[in-house]
Amino acid sequence: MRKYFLLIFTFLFFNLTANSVPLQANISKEGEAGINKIVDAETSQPIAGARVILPQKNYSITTASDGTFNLNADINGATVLSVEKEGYRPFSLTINEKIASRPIVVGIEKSNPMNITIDKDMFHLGDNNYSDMSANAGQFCVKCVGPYYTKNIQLSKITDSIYLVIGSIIGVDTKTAKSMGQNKISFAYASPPEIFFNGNKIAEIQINGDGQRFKIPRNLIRAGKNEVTIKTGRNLMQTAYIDYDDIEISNISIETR
Ligand SMILES: [Ca+2]
Ligand SMILES: [Ca+2]
Repeated sequence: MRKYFLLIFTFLFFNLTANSVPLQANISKEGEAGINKIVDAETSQPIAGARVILPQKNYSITTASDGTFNLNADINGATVLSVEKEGYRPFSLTINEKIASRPIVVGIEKSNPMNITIDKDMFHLGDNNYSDMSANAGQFCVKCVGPYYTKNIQLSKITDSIYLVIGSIIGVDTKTAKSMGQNKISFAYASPPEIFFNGNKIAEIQINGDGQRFKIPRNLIRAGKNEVTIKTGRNLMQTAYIDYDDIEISNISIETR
C-alpha cells in the first residue's frame, strides 16, 4: 500500500513539475471556440487558425473555425497580445486584466507588398536592472538584448511617406509616461528611447502604447540596404552608473503610403 501511495505521489509531482510553465496554455484547447474573436479588419469575416500570443506570459492559442478563442492566462497589469496569421500583417496591442475581463475583438489587416515586417517578435532593451515600481515591471520575461536593437532592411520603393511602426511598447519610464500614470515611480525618470535611421536620430519615444508611427525623412532613405536602430533611454536620477530604462518592443514594421 505504501509503495502504491509513493508511486502516485511521484507521478503527481513529476507531472506538476513538467507542466509548471505551460500549464496555463493547456487549459484552453487549441482551436476551441471562445468569447474573444479575430476578424478581417476590412470584411469583418472571422479568421480561423490565427495564432494569438502573450509573449510575456509564454502563452499562445489558435483561433477556432469561427475565429474565436479564450484567454486563460493570468493577466495582472499591462501585457502585449500579438496576433499572427499568414497573409495578414502581424498585429499587437497592449491589454490588461480590465480589457481581458470582457470579450476582445481584434481586426487584422491583409498584408500589403508596400508594408515590410521587420520583426514580429518581442525584444527586451535595457540591462535587466529595474525597480518593481517601473512601468510594466513584473511583465518582463523575454530575453534582454542590451540597450540597442539594430536591424538592416531593404527598401526598393521610396516615397514621401515611409513610416517606422512599433506595434507595441511597454516599460518606458520617461517623465511624460510618469505624468500619464504609466508607472508608479515617485522621483526618478528616464530619458526617452531614441530611434535612428541610417545613423541619424529621427524620433524619441515618450510614452507606452500601440501602433506608434514615426516618419522617416525621405533624404535619409537609400534604395537598397538601410539600418534601423532603437536605443533605450537611461535613468536620469542615477549618476553612479548607467542604468538603462528596461523596455519591451514588439512587432516592428515599415509602412509605405
Ligand atoms: Ca535598467
Ligand atoms: Ca522601464
